[in-house]
Amino acid sequence: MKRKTEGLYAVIDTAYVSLPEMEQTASRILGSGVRLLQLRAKGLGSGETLEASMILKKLARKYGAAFIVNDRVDIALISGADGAHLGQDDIPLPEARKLLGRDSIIGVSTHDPGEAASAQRDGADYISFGPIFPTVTKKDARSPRGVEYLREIRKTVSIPIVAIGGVTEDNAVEVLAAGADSVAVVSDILLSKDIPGKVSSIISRIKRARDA
Ligand code: 3NM
Repeated sequence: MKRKTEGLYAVIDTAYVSLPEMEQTASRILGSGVRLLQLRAKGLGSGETLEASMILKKLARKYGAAFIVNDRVDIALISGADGAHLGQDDIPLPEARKLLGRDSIIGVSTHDPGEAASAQRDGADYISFGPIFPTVTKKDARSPRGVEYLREIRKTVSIPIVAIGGVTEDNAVEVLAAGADSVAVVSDILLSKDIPGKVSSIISRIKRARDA
């Protein structure tokens, strides 16, 4: 399961996808080949977040994908998700690990070499690093880091790096070439009029670059 932190990491953000749309949107994404999916439900109540989580977990199982819950270790646990993604202000990683167990996938959001190194030291399965480019999705995002900064972070940690923030079909390959193992893409997928086409096209661009 932990090997799934490679390639395209799709994030279903409830700012773009309502609860009634969730199943169809997630099916389109997973049906197009995504093997790692996160639920990001900022501002949604616990009940609805759990509901969304149960829908996505069931679908992820059907498609053989891993499912991660953003921020909410409790909801990851209750819904039987494969792991949780923690921000710098969330439950500390060692506590989350105690609750979720050794086999769960735990990622941590990082924005500089210090945060990246401590996440690795604490036993994160991967870090996210960003925002690489300007983003419309995260309202309190830091200033864009750029791909050169990503290259520097690559030198400081050995665990997988998920690059996030403004990553799109057009720049995903450049971001991976700078040392990311995976790219997290939110708005470029969710705002697309043709989600299956968008996902397939990102995945095939990544594959083509890897095979070249
Ligand atoms: N975290 P989009 S940037 C959820 O910098 C998130 O840690 C970030 O959305 C970070 O693909 C971000 O639409 C938003 O830019 C990513």
